[in-house]
Amino acid sequence: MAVLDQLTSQQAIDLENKYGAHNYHPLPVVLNRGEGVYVWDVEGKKYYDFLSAYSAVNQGHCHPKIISAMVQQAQTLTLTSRAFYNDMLGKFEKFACEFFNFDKLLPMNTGAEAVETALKLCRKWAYEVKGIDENQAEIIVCENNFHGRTTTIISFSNDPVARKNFGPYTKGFIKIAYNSIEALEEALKNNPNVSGFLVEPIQGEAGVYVPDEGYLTQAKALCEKYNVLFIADEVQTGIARTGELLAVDHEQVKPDILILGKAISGGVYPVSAVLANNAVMNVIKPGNHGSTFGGNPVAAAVAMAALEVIRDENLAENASELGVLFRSELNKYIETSQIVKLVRGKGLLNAIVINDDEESETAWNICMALKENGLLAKPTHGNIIRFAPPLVMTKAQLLDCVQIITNTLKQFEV
Ligand code: IF1
Repeated sequence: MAVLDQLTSQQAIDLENKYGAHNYHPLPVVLNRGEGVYVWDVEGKKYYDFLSAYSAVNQGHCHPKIISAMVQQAQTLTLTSRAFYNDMLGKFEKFACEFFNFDKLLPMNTGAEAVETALKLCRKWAYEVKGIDENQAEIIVCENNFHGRTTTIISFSNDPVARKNFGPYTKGFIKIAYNSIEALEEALKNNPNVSGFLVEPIQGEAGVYVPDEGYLTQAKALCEKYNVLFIADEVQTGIARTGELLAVDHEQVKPDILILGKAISGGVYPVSAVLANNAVMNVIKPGNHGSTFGGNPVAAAVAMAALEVIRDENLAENASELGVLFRSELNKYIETSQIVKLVRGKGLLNAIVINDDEESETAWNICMALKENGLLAKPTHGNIIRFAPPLVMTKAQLLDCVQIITNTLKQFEV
């Protein structure tokens, strides 16, 4: 089989099954083209993409402005390492710092790497600024968190599938209930070794779990009271997805450390970043941390273009408006539905909860039917379906999608 031969879907799936590690259970659809809110499979069938590569493709597939920035930079200079300067990184750092209102940025590639970076930064700050005794720093995390796949990050996960048999686990984390100010204060008081609170403003993997209004504000205030860094993981919720540039912007909360990934590149290239002000970021000195690819010129060019698209096309505003429309349309349907319990979310990060238990296959079967009807979405847990289309969607397209979703759900009503 020549490399350029066009495969059928089945051939592509067979190849992955035979030669790829089985670390995913994908929906059986094989895509080979994307544009805006659409993707096409190898047989030419067109779909609305309601996953956006887990909220990485917020700007839509193959956005011409982002692709053009990438191609141009790729033809000029791709990688220097950080052993030398390149003429793009500083521009990107300035651009992103002004965009998100922080003093400094540390560039990485993946979300998990950026989370690791934030944890290291927090620990170093704890010892060198807060004055915690060596090796005693603790970081508070939340139950049902998802922050990535590294050995340290899974150490504080409570998902057995992500964790089991990957031990021994990293110490220094305290797990508390999400959306509980009482639990946070309990963990903070009488423990001078706490140095940070790592939180997702909306829990994505947990099923788009939106905390109560005021939770983030109060959590940030508690962090200030106890001199603890508030670390926001906005890898999934950031970059306009929830209807504001950042999900913390809904409550005007400013994190001490901001973690970004996914859509900072529009899903075009792996780019992630950690932002903080000087009082925190200045603890990092040469040799403390780094990455061969982090801050490379292609990443820098791509990320600047991707952020410009967010701003120039008012994608946060669009996400906000379409999100309200989406939930209100689905709520009309849910009023008389037996199969859907509720819809929840913010902006265009939403989920429906299926009226069935977590072990059931109903959500998977609904996603299979949605696929047949031209819309791609993926269950998270057995009974929740996440809906996160690209933010470049129009109102007409969204209403078309609502039709597809409700017509499909009708097939499952008892
Ligand atoms: C997988 C979910 C999404 C994230 C937050 C860090 C990372 C992620 C808040 C790590 C990554 C992913 C990765 C993907 C599934 C996924 C996911 F279903 F688990 F919840 F997005 F919806 N912080 N999220 O959501 O970023 O290292 O992957 O670049 O299978 O791991 P990464």
